[in-house]
Amino acid sequence: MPDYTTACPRNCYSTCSMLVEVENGRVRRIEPHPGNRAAPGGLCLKGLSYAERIVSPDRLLRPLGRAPGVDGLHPVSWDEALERIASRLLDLRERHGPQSILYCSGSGTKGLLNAAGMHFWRLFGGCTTTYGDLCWPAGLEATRLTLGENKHSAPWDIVNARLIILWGKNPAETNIHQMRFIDQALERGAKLVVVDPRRTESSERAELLVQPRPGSDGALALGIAHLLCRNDRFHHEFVERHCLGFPEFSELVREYDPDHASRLTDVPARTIERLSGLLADTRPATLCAGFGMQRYTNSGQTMRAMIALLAITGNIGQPGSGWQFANLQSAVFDAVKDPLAFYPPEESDGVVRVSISTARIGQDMLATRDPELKMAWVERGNPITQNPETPAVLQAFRALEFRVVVDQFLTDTAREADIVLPAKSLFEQSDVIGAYWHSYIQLKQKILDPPPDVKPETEIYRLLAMKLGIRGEVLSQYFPGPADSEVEEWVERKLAPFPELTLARLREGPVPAPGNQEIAFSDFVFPTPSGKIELLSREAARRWDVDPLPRYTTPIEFTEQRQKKYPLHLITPNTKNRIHSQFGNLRMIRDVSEPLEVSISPVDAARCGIADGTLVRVFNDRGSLELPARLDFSLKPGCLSIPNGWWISEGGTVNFLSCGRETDMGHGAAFHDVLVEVEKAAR
Ligand SMILES: Nc1nc2c(c(=O)[nH]1)N[C@H]1C(S)=C(S)[C@@H](COP(=O)(O)OP(=O)(O)OC[C@H]3O[C@@H](n4cnc5c(=O)[nH]c(N)nc54)[C@H](O)[C@@H]3O)O[C@H]1N2
Ligand SMILES: Nc1nc2c(c(=O)[nH]1)N[C@H]1C(S)=C(S)[C@@H](COP(=O)(O)OP(=O)(O)OC[C@H]3O[C@@H](n4cnc5c(=O)[nH]c(N)nc54)[C@H](O)[C@@H]3O)O[C@H]1N2
Ligand SMILES: [Mo]
Repeated sequence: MPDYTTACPRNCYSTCSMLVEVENGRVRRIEPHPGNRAAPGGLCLKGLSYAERIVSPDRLLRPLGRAPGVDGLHPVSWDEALERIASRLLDLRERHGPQSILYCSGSGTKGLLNAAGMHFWRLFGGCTTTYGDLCWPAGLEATRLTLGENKHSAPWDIVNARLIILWGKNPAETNIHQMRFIDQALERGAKLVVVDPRRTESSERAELLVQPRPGSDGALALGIAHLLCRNDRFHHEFVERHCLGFPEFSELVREYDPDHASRLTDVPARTIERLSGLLADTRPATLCAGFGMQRYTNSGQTMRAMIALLAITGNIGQPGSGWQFANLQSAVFDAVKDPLAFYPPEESDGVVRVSISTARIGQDMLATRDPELKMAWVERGNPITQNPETPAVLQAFRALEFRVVVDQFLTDTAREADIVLPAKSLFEQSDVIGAYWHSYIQLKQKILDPPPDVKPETEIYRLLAMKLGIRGEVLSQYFPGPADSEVEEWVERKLAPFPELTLARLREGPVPAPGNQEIAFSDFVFPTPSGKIELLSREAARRWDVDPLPRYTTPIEFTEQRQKKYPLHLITPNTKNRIHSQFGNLRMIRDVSEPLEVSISPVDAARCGIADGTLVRVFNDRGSLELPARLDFSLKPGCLSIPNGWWISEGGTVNFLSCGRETDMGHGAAFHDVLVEVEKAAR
């Protein structure tokens, strides 16, 4: 029985390599590929559920469309679907210009071919698109400004750490393979500290769990730095040689004495002292920064303050040490490492208008003029569920004349569409993918033909372009034909600049990215303007209008006045058995997953007269959500936690409550900058 090597293209740290056995056109078995040293041990349940996902009864297997006067979406032929889209495109281009069409893509799958969509819109004559990103740009930009580049040491290097700090990261759910390396480090005597308002599974073996007030992590980091400086426990030689702005930074942290930092963070002063003592005494230290504290309006500055802790203790460039946020060493093909990758609006080139903030997509769509938006094309994304401020996003989509959604399932966003086009699954087209935790480049190899009426996006674009009269080389350059050999030729052209990356080698398994550094910054080259680690960044000030030092500011929504009305912080973490809004519809996942609930501390539950299991209404002035309450004795009082990713059609998305607001740098989305109140539901 032939085993195929392929890889999982989800937006997830682990980016597992898989061996898949196929029998009579069906997936029989999915196993981990041992060549992936970061994730050798096994796939997660989501990976195993692909066997179900690709044949799920919910999967979209033919185009759907709306007919005038008839309710709902109904099957239409490809020819009719493409004909209707083409005539809309021509009509809108003629009447309002191509920029009346919004092209909106999400992070549902990775791949080089998957990124080909924008070429279609250029060939069409332009469009409007979004800038920024829902996921990580505040942290990426903070790291780039401070260290010069987004990279970190190989995942397995953490076993060399003596101190591991998981800060706003919950790998037991979001990066399960990292827990194996953390366990190995702990067995070798390392200490684990977790910083999270929740007591997560990742903190089970922690020496210390620090539970700051949400969004106050910047003040916590500056409080720790205060003690390191005051007690002369910083690394003089490292600071002297490699850091820019230490005198100014040490002046800044003078005001964050333990009592002041404690008032800002609600962390006891003695805990701040203990954490600072651990950092001073235990070397080498690795700090794994997750995304929790990266979803506020102060996140970029917060992340800069956190990196500073490693810089002033000399924990960069050696085995077992370092800042682990995003390891983009495998991003050799694309522009994500580029400082302008998130397209600030001034980068619009006249053809493609880049004017809509992903974080504010609803408000921006409604406000767009000259021309107004009339149509949207959504692919690989589920913005109605996943972008901030769902009420505004829904209103904006409903205000359009025409909507096209390309997806595998009838998501909340697809339900709003006029035409839904069925997307291929991961096994149905070859592509090349990178990762952001390890640095393997992988071939996501095709192992099955798509179902008869399903087409890869490149093929959808190719056929649509032909309907619009676009032909010839200009088309085949971007969109390979449907034959496997045409796709492979396209992939080989992309690989050509890298002799290490041949198709034959990638077929065998994962290959480390060319130029990969196992211990990041071991050459102490920091590609910042000064060539040093910038504790003081003039570029930060110039580009983002923030203090050049990582000064702490309170998240925008957390004003005293607003807290009187909405006293609770809402955090919306990820969960083990979903990737954002994906997988929740599968039986394999449903069978083992908990229902949607809001976790609440007994202190807040008592104030509101809520018991375990009470149906409650969580609300603010943007929206509300009804769901059962779960009393959580380990959650920090003053916080509510509801996982993100649930669909409106499953009981409601948390983004009814969030606000379309950007982070202080990088044009990210401040999902956690949200206050709410809770009460017993009326019914
Ligand atoms: N409140 C709150 N909201 C959040 C977050 C949070 O923490 N809190 N996290 C944010 C973050 S970090 C992220 S990354 C985003 C993720 O949000 P999105 O970028 O929207 O990603 P997903 O929900 O993973 O997937 C989107 C869609 O892609 C589809 N898809 C999968 N594969 C393919 C394919 O090959 N082709 C096509 N056309 N479609 C495909 C899936 O079926 C799914 O419907 O959510 C953000 N939203
Ligand atoms: N199973 C699974 N794995 C995933 C994903 C998924 O959806 N499911 N998504 C992938 C993607 S796209 C992403 S972005 C990553 C995210 O990976 P993680 O960063 O690990 O996940 P999050 O749940 O966003 O946040 C981590 C923790 O931050 C805490 N937190 C919230 N607010 C604060 C705060 O103010 N301060 C501190 N210190 N902590 C806070 C939350 O309680 C949570 O436990 O995971 C990736 N992996
Ligand atoms: Mo993300």
